[in-house]
Amino acid sequence: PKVIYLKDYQVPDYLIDETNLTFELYEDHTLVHAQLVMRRNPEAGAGLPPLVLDGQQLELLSLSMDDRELGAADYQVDDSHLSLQPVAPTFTLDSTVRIHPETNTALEGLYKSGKMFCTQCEAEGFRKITYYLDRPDVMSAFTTTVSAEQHRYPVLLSNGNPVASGSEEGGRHWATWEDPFKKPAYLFALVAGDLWCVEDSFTTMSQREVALRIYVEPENIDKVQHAMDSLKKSMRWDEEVYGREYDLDIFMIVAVNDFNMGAMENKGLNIFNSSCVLAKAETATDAAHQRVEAVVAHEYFHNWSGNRVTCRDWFQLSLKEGFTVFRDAEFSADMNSRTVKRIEDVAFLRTNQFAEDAGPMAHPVRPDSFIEISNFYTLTVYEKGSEVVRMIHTLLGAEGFRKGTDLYFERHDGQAVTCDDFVKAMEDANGIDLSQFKRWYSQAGTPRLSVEEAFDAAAQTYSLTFRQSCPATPGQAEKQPFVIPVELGLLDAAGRDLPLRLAGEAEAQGGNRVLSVTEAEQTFTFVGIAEKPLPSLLRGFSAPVKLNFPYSRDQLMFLMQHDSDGFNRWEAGQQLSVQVLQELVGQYQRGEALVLDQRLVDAFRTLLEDATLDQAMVAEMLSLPSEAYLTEISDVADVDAIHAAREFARQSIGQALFQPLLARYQANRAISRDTAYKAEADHIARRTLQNIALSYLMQSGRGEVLDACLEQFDACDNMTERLSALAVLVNSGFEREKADALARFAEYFKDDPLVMDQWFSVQAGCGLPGGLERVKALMEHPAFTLKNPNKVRALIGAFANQNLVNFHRADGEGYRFLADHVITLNAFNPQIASRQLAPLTRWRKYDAGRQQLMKAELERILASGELSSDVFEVVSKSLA
Ligand code: B3K
Ligand code: ZN
Repeated sequence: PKVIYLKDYQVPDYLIDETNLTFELYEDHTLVHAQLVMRRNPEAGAGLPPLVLDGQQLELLSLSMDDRELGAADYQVDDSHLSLQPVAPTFTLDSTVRIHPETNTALEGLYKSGKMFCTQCEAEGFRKITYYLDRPDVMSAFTTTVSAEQHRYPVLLSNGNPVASGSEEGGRHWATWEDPFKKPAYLFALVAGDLWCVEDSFTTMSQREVALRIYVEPENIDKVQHAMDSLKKSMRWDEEVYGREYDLDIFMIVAVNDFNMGAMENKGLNIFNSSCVLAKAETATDAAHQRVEAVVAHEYFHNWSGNRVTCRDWFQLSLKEGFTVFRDAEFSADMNSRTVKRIEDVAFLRTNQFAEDAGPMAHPVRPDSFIEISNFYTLTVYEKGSEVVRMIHTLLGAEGFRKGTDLYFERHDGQAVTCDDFVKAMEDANGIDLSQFKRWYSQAGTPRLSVEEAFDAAAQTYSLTFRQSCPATPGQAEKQPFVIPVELGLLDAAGRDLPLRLAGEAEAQGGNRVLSVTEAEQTFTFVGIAEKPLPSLLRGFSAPVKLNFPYSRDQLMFLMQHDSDGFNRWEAGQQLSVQVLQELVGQYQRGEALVLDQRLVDAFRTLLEDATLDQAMVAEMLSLPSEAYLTEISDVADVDAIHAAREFARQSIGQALFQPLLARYQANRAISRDTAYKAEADHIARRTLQNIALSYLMQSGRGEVLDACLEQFDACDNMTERLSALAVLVNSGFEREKADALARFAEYFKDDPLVMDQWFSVQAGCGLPGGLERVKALMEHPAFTLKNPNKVRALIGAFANQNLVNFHRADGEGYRFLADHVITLNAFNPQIASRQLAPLTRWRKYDAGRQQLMKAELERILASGELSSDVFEVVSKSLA
């Protein structure tokens, strides 16, 4: 396998001004006719170099240049390219190839999901459709004609606007679509199937009518309204917040069941994993509703950040992904609770992206090399990339940031550009220098920021000294200092923010401000501070770093109650929980009796008894850090000790706070019982708190809680309450009730694959002993298939990522199970195989015995035969 380097980038030798495609879809093959209007790229120099087109798994049937039929002597074909020698600087190339979507199990290129044809071209899937310059800096105007049997495929879709359609002989029909906006091939899409659609419309800010259509298989037509509402909100929000208007006459979304990731932003024709578009109260949880809203928004926002302005090469992926994740996060924050959204995102980043940054696949937000680009659709490129854009937003302020994005879109509309171009637009629009800041794009790893305080009562000064460092990552031993925006406040004894005045400033500038830490070590001195304050640091998680300040537990409890920053109130609670849980881990390891620090119970009691607090915040603050997060912050994670400590804490809290938990539960359940389901913030907050209370209460094992749980399971009108009740039962010792609930649930929902995914996940995540055996048994269930990525994620993925105590069982059987399935998946869906591998790559986190076992499984995968480039890259880098 070949390594591709950013430093080797060269502009394309040829350009494709027009791409005219005709697809003839049949049951046992598809014919693709491509007419490419090409010319020599004036920026690439003189002369006429050979034309090298990408193409894989294509059967070439005919090829001609400017109407001259080419013979075998005129071109060379190997398994990934077609090369030929142009004789003039402009020419038209016509090709016909035969492909086999009906046997395409990799779900990349043109393939079948159930009875429908669909495509996935990003990053390099278009080369499995026709010979092409399959790179994002080659942008072309596409016209696409699709022809298929009318009866099986009444709906024929592609990018852009529909321009013509008609019938053919033999029960076939055709439709032609024209996309006036030049685009790279990765944004191409085609869909053919027996689909129904929900139609709506949107009037843009310049009063243009846009038709909106969401296409689904007929049985799902009642699950589309939430996505449609989310789409209209997204379109309005992008006009209001970024001044971005939609540009075609029609915007379409299609839901497909077999999809390797969440969704794809093809121009005018987004294709979605059905899990990210279908939602109704009875079948989708609150979390699923919020995910639909976020993914619909994300893909829609790509129309500008990704499509109108695209990436020059795949090293620049975060240009569109980091930016678009930032955009969708801000949208969700505006639609729901801003603080809760931030808490969720930070918890996810710190648990998962920080783990990636600490592992063998660590890479910068803009990687400088890869073997398989599909492996770089990572948490680092997406989530950390979004944090980098957020930091620019923090440093420039909302107005300065908007000036920057206006300039970026104006300057680069219709172009394929780089992360440097994005930063340059921010600099030029604001007259600032971000050259040091750009290290966030080039240096991998999570920076450490430790803070020391010094109070001088006589001088009335308070100093904070920041020291930053960043651990070595593969290929990067030494790191230069980052620009770290630290938003902070200083609390007085009553918990109020003190006015902040730095030495040298004429007057105080508010009680909350952003300091830029730019040196390895740097001290900031505040003046006019009469009493020693308590610092609230990194408010809103203003930079993706690991902060270290030696807070006492009492100080954390004070911050939990008083910090004016909601995020930091939650963060103080998390840090308190971490300290308490780590103490329990130590007790467990020393074989001592476990004793929970009463202060955590007291803090939780205060939260439960304060009726004025936002219920969503209470629910977040009552949630203990996950086992995965506790693993990430350990040097060597003791899986069993972490599990035992956390379970013990949950039990103790459930017992100690039984009454206030029950009161909250009953009050909220009573409202849920009398209120029709809505996926709105206040409803979601009520249910979240209700369900977390229920899960603590069930720790008591009392019969009255079982009764409450069964009442909720049977009598609720929505999946959020039903699935929570089921999860609580599954994790309980009530064997008979558990088996009964699981059976009834599966019987009722057996025909709804997305609900069955949830049924699999709840069981795969259950930390009770025997987890692996349960998962193996579930793989035999008729609703399970390895061919469907959602099923793989629901069962195998949930087990390996969320059921740490069972996955990491000491005999290594969990690792063997995962490796077996990676080997199987490698043969037919390399992208899914490679994704599922991630937990095994984290072997450095565990004790010597587990390290051995995990590495042995990686070795076994490496030796298992013909590996895809996807799996090869991850396995070989993990063992390096
Ligand atoms: N751009 C797609 C991801 C494509 C992944 C290809 N392996 C979805 C998104 O980020 O919006
Ligand atoms: Zn995206």
